[in-house]
Amino acid sequence: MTEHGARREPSAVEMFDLYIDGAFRPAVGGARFASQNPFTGQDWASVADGDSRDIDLAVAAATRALKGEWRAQPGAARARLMTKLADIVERDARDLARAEMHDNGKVRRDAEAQVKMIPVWLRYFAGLADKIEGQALSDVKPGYFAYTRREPIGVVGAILPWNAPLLLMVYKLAPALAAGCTFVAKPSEFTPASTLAFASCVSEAGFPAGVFNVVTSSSRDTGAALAAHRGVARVAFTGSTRTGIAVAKLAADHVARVSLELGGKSPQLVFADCDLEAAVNGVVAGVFAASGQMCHAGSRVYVERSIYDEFLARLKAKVGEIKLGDPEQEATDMGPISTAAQFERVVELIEQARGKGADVFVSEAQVPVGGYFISPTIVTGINASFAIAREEVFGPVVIVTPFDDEETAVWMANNSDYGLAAGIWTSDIRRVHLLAASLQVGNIWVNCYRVASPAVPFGGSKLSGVGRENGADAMLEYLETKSVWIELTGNTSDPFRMG
Ligand code: TXE
Repeated sequence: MTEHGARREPSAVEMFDLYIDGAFRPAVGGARFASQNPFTGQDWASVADGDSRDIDLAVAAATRALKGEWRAQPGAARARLMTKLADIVERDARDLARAEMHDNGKVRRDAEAQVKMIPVWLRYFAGLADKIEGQALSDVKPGYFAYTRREPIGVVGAILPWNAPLLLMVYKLAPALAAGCTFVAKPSEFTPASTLAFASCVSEAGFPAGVFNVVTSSSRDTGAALAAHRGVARVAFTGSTRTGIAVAKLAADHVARVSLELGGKSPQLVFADCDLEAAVNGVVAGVFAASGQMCHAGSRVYVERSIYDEFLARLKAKVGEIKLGDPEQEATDMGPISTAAQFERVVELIEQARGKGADVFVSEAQVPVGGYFISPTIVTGINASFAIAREEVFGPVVIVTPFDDEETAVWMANNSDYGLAAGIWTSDIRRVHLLAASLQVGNIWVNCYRVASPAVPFGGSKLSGVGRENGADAMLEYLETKSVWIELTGNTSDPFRMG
């Protein structure tokens, strides 16, 4: 094993083991499974295939760590470890991005940009680790003083998706570490290796054993075992709405706290007074980046009728310039779809819409042979009864529909079970504020899309989720408030005076 926990075999398939209690180790059952590179279709990594027994070990290690050296460290010491981890991730960004690229087909530019965001998140939350404050409640009741302490909630179980595995884990890990929690990560079965590569960075940073653990698995039951584990105090989930609901039910059975960052069908509203070029670029970035495999993909575009034809023509021209290809090449804009199942789902939704009479524009850009490639696709001539207009496609597909007035645009935007994000393209400041108040979503971007910062809360309403990640308040989600009462008079002889 190299210092990064992975070793090369003659076949060039890289080997990754679970990371539990500060050490890399095989799964209890000894099984392994493969991570397939969606560009080459080849297995590139062999990964330990954990199950509920490994989850038990990881949660036990995380529980021990909560009580040991980690618990005794002040916030400033946790912050030092977090900033050291940030430095190591920065140093190893290319290797981590490579693992992410091979796991899920993300293009180099995207993978590297996302990995470079991780140190920003770690440093932001490190800055909060020594600012955990309770309250002194001096005027609560005559003869008493009370105060509150904020304590780490306990072991966090993170169930993670395949579309941005490392960054979406760090959305949870950074506030959890700042709060003093310990962590068990269960990556997606489709992208197991990058999280284990990240574990090498954690190991090198010198976190006490058991603070951070990774259990990879080919079985969805392993995620369920983590959500159901009574030793887990908080379950942090990113993935589909259907699985999120199942996870929340498992967590509810042992009253664990839950945050769910789920799917979306986010609208982008393009008004006639916008900067048209910026809007076209923003729509392209919002739905074709990462081959559309983003929870906040701006996949429903509503355009004011007076500019509809021009917008569509410009969008088609821009989409035609998107280069599909090898994710490792700098020039590639769009890589393959990450998994075979996802590829089939996207194709099915497009074909279903075509069958119902939709106009389907497909970019003529050359599609590489092999790999799960889907050309950027624009669907028009549909209404909200089409599945492609209602369901999360999670692929490079945008639907474009005209609207006649602001009220209709808002109605169309809100006519969705989801409520994750929205984009507004306009130069009218009055309209910006009115729409920001009317749109039933958790995040709004005005004349931009997809911007993220650790300082700005992110999360959804309706079927898009529960809770917020990022923002200073995100750390509160990993802290529990304890109230302490102190009797001040010394007059406790009458048992019925108390209370
Ligand atoms: O997600 P799942 P999948 C959406 C997107 C995509 C669809 C399906 O629309 O097409 O979800 O993707 C673990 N108990 N998003 O099947 O099932 C699983 O092992 C506990 C949106 O990959 O939600 C993985 O680690 N855990 C999204 C994680 O849950 C379970 C990102 C997510 O898997 C489990 C990804 C169970 N019963 C997909 N079943 C976003 N919000 O960005 C599975 N898992």
